[in-house]
Amino acid sequence: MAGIGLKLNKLKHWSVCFGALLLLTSCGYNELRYPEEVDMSQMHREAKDGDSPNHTGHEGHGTPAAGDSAAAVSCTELKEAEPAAGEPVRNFELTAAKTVLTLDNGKRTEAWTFNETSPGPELRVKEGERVKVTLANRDIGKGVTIHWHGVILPCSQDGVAGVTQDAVWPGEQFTYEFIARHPGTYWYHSHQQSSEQAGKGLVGRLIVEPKQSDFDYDLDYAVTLQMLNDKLKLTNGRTDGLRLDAAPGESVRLRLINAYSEVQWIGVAGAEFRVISIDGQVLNGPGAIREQWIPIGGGQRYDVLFTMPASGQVKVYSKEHKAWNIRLGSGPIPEPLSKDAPQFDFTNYGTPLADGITNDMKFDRVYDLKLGILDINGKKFHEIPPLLVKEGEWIKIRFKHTFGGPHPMHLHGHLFKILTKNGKPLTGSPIYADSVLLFSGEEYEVAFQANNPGLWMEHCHNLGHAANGMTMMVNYEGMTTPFRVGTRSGNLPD
Ligand SMILES: [Cu+2]
Repeated sequence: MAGIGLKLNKLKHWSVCFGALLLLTSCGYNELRYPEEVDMSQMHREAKDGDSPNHTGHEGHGTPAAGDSAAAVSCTELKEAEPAAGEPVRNFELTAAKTVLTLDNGKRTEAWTFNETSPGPELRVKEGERVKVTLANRDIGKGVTIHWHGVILPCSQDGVAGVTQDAVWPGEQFTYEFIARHPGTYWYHSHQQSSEQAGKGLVGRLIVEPKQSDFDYDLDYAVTLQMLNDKLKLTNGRTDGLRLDAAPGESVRLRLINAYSEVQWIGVAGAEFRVISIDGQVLNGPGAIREQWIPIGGGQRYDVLFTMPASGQVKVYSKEHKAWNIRLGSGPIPEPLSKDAPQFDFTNYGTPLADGITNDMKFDRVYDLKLGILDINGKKFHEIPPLLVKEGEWIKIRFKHTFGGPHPMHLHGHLFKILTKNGKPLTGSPIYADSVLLFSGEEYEVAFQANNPGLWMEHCHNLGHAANGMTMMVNYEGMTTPFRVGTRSGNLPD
């Protein structure tokens, strides 16, 4: 018996040591994660002398780095021009607050909300409209911001705490203003402690309706798929899925927004469908398909178009989590997809359309980003050298996912074109997107033109990964910011 006692004691001893080790590691880790103060426009200073990611085709090192130039420009100066006389403005107010939500199943849950709902109100505007949103923070002690995910806007309106603004503290407000130039399906979320705040409910939809649609449809619905408080799978805020009206013969544009961090595999049962848009950007010549699972990465949007069948019902749902479902119309529930149905593949879907952006064109800079489990090129967050760019340049990024879970890599302020997957050029419609989803072992090359000066985040939109360091910057040379990330300012963007 003494022997067992000894073993137990040893075990206890080891658990204590192991616990202490974990604590130490995590403390040290947090310190590394959020230092006291970082200037996100100046990170290259610590990272100079051969420590930058590979880049070729440019004199690079010889040029002034972000912030070095005498003609330095602050990101805060980059705003929309004043509205023309009489130009209409779409005004919205969003108040972030702690709320106790009463769910459709009668249960109550604490959440952080915009206007006391989660997701927040759906903002619908028309292409070209000027949008003004006043964010007020009632009582979110950690501060909030709003990032307009996927929207191409001036840097000062991007809503990244410590980069483009200070977090908005309780009792304060901040007004965002931008022109909704690109029609499409977008969303908004706090970019202050994004992982925690989006998870607690600070998310919402932004739909920019086209002046003239490339596609015809009778009905236009947008749906947020969200995980609230790590456990509630909500479909537009409902716990048991969403029901939408649609009559046989009517055509439906269904905009799907994955506001959760994990990939959602979505099926359309009961009708053939077209994927008409990815990340808000329309596809060229999308053909009708059926029986395919669409992998939607964290933060990504897919719009599908289908015609309601005579039988009356279409069901759009998650393969793995039945709570995420949308039932349109009435009638018998359609036959589900086979679990083994193929994956939707955008690399050969739709019709090519020459735009002059190809893999073999000349790029001014080429960057390699190797994605680990929770790192980029073996580094984390502010330790990752930013990708420096200059206005007008063409940039290629080669993402390589070597090991670990899926990474939906999201770039702020730009649309990139996806050039290749695993070395092979795409053969279907051009795909322009603000994110690319990589599974382990995959490689993608994307291209964009540096046509929106500023300081822009490039990060994994599995927000847990971002919070653990999979966040870096794309910085325009000469750009500065008066804001600081870190424990001193309290700006912790994730
Ligand atoms: Cu990731």
